[in-house]
Amino acid sequence: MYLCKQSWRWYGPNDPVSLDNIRQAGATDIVHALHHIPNGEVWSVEEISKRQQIIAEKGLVWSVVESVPVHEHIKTQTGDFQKYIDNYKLSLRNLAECGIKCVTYNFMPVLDWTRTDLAYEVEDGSRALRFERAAFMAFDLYILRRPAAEQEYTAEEKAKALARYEQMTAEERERLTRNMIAGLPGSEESFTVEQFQEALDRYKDIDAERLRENLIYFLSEICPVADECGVEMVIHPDDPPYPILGLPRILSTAEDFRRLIETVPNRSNGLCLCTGSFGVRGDNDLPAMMREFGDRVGFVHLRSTRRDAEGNFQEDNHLEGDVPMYEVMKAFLEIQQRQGRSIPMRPDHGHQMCDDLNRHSNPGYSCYGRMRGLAELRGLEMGIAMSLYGDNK
Ligand code: CS2
Ligand code: MN
Repeated sequence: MYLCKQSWRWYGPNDPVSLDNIRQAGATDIVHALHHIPNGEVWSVEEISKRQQIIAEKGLVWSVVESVPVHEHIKTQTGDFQKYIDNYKLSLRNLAECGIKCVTYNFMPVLDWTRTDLAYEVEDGSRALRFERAAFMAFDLYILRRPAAEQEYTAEEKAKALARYEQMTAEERERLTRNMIAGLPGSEESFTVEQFQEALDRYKDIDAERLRENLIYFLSEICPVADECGVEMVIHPDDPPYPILGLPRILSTAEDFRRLIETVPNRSNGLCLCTGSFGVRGDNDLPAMMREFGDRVGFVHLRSTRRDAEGNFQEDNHLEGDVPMYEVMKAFLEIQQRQGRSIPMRPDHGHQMCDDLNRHSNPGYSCYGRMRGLAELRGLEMGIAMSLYGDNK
């Protein structure tokens, strides 16, 4: 039968979590990107295969790219965007030539995922990523002072944000700013507050419809090449899955992806089903999405979030929180049997726990926390496979 490919994101030779660690965690496949190549430039066969070799020497396989970043000029269709699209095509061809055929990307303007707190202490003493709405609004209204923000919040929200802002020390304000805009691993950009406002301003005239058109244009250019060389382009959903800071969002719901595949039906137009990102919305039915988009799901991120009535959410242990992981895993196993292949899955983020707390790790990408996640997910998968299919081989 087909069981998921257990994969793990590795940031490269400087990642505090080594390839040996990853192997010991039991993963077989690596999710990786050439972070040293500037956004927009071509990934050459030489650079790709150098990395491939380092990974192979440890008995692991680089099977998924996360991400070949999409240049801001492509998202806004300004400047040299056509050149960047042509470069992107070439990178895909080069990856395919090296045998790497699954490419993740996102189409979120300016920022990749956004959190206000990267080390929120939970009851057991481990630390999690968290999005606190009041702190977020405090940043938007009183640190960034985004001109349009005043009109976007209610009086009650503004009062709450002000109270939160006033309660913060200078150091806390600085940390919040850093968490919001200083660049996360995997996102290529890093800003000062002024530069950040300039980056937001580039979207002044771009609403969701316009951004969607730009994504469709990008895919209509890229997908024929990807089809031809057998690469799956799997889009990662928005995180959080709703508009923030006045920026449009176009991949937050099942309907968003449905529209995308109706418009660009190419085989290579696929989905990276990230349960943690989609799961922040109560109206995203994750097992149903897994079933509906099954044939397009080329990569899966498994993690859970816990949301509350005030719009806060935090990342939870992989089998807890709002994501119905048992149902998701069951649906995931079913689509793999249906597709007749094993699909890569990775534990997407983990808490900082045990020795993670004594050393530096990239936010979300701790060693023990993800190891716990992968171990739990692997056990869940085995249990479901044995009880449903009487087999786990
Ligand atoms: C990650 C994203 O945190 C996450 O959910 O999976 O940062 C992801 O790597 C990018 O959005 C993909 O382009
Ligand atoms: Mn994800």
